[in-house]
Amino acid sequence: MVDKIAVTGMRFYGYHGALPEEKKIGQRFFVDVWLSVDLYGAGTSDSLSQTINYAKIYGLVRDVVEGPSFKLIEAVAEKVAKVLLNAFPRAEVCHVRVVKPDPPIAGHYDSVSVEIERRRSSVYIGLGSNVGDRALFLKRALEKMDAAANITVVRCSSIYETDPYGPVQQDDFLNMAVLVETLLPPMALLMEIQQIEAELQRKREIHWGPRTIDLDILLYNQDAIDMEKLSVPHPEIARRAFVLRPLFEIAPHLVVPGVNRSVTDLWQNLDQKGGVRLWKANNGEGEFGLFVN
Ligand code: PH2
Ligand code: MG
Ligand code: MG
Repeated sequence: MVDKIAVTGMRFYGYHGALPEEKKIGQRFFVDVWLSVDLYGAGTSDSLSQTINYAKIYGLVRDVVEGPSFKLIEAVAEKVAKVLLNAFPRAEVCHVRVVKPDPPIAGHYDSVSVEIERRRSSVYIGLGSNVGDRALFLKRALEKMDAAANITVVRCSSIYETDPYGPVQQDDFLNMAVLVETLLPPMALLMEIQQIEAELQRKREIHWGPRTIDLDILLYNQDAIDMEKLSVPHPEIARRAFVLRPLFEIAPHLVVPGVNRSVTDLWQNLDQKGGVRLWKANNGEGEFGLFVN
């Protein structure tokens, strides 16, 4: 998306800063924002309802910058991006620049500033449980994800009962996949879901062993991430029936980057499709379409 709405050169007086005098006396802040949003509909219909009202952008930015004080202009920018992306579902990307023209530093310079870009991301998460009340652990995990600031559960697969995959002898799993929308970057999302695992009594004892709840980031947009603690797409996606079957249900056309094949293609050509049984169909009713009765 290359279309953008910008409001630039906004000028405010605020009280952000790490030094006590900045919080007391305050200073000027200049802010620029750019929102990526498809403007074709607005451009052809000439209708305000098809776009984002820039007066609203200004008002929201003013409320942040003239609002409660932060130590860092990074925090001001982060808050602006979060408020705008939450307020305007049409906006895919939010680029923010926050400038302090008169910071309390002796010397000669133009200004100090930070510039950030945040986006709404589509993420597929795989859920698994094979200890205790498995369906309840899935339900609690979905509730906690949806309740987390900056994560919204958008679509859920049915629940499948699956034979344990891998070398460890253990009880059958319940597995499912969900699509979430999030403003969190990948590592922050990982920390958030690991926190939820911990809250649901997940113990990290046996590698690949029994667990109350396992939350895995399967795909993050079409990104390829190769970090020590996080590999996305999940390196095992293409081999695991218990991941592909629920993913096939909610995202058949999704292309898995790296292997560059659709979920349908991967599922239909998987050698070992066995050991996956529909356990509870998503009927669209009740919370997340599941968990009625
Ligand atoms: N998770 C594992 C290991 N084996 N087998 C099934 N059927 N389902 C899982 O979620 C699963 C597994 C490690 O995460
Ligand atoms: Mg796993
Ligand atoms: Mg895991």
